[in-house]
Parts: sequence; C-alpha cells; structure tokens
Amino acid sequence: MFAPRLLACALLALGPAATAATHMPIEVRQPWSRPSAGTSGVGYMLLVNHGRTADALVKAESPLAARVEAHRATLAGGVMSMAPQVRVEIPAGGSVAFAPGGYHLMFVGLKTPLKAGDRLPATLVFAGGQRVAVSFAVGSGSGPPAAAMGHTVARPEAGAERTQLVTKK
Ligand SMILES: [Cu+2]
Repeated sequence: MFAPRLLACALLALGPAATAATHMPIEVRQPWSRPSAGTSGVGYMLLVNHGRTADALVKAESPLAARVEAHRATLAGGVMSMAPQVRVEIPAGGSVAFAPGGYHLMFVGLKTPLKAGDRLPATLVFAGGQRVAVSFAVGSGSGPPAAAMGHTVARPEAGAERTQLVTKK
C-alpha cells in the first residue's frame, strides 16, 4: 500500500532532525538590537549553555551585513574600547551576557539601516557544531524591547524539551 510506505518515509526523513535536537545545548534568550549608526549595528542577547561541556560562539553571519564580529567593550582609564573576540566561551551549565558595555555582536556593513521595530536576522555558530537562527528585535531604549521578551530562539535538552526555532516577523 502506498500510504503506509509514505509514512515510513516521512518518519525516516524526520529521524536525523529529531536526533540532532538532542545535541543542541545552547539557548539564545532575548536577542535585541538598537537603531543602526551609519552602516554598523549591534546585537545583544544571553547565551545559555545547558550542556555538560563548555561551548563557544565561534562565528556569526547575517544576510543584512557584510560581516558580523563578536566584540568586547572595556572601560580603561575612562576610555571605552572594543576588542574583537575570536571565540566567546560559555561554561558548562553557565551563561554569557551580551549587553551594552560588555560583549556584543557588531554588524559591519549593514545593507539597510535599522530602526526601532525592525528585525535583524543572524545565524550563530558554536564550537560544538550547533547553528542557531536568531532574530534580533530592534528597540530604541537601553534594554531589550518588549518584542524581545520571552523570545526564546532555541530550546535544547535531551528528551525533556524539543528544540524549536521561533522567528517572529
Ligand atoms: Cu563593537
């Protein structure tokens, strides 16, 4: 019979994806951004590592920017400076905040200006092999806009919860 065979095919096709979900320890919480300055934009978020081993953000890309860099801002002698980061470690069971005055993503060479209410799409790549699609909500204030609240991008965890990608427009 045709139908049961088709169902088996569908199950086979879904198999690998379901398995991959158990290897996605990183959760991205409240990704948000600010209106662009010139052709540069920023990205803030909280990276949570639910895994039992350390992981690291090693790459980021966006269809709206020429390149995306991880930076760390530090204040020394009253001068704020930014240093590019090759990788940002996230300890096992820990988290790293990307927030004003510290770590942030820098979107270089934006193809379109960002204003409050916009969304900035990006893909984050982790040392463990996980790729997470993120949609940064652009706000006008100094903290995450309402649009970023409860905007969980990826949920991991072996068994307990399924990984889900939520992309609001
Ligand atoms: Cu920067």
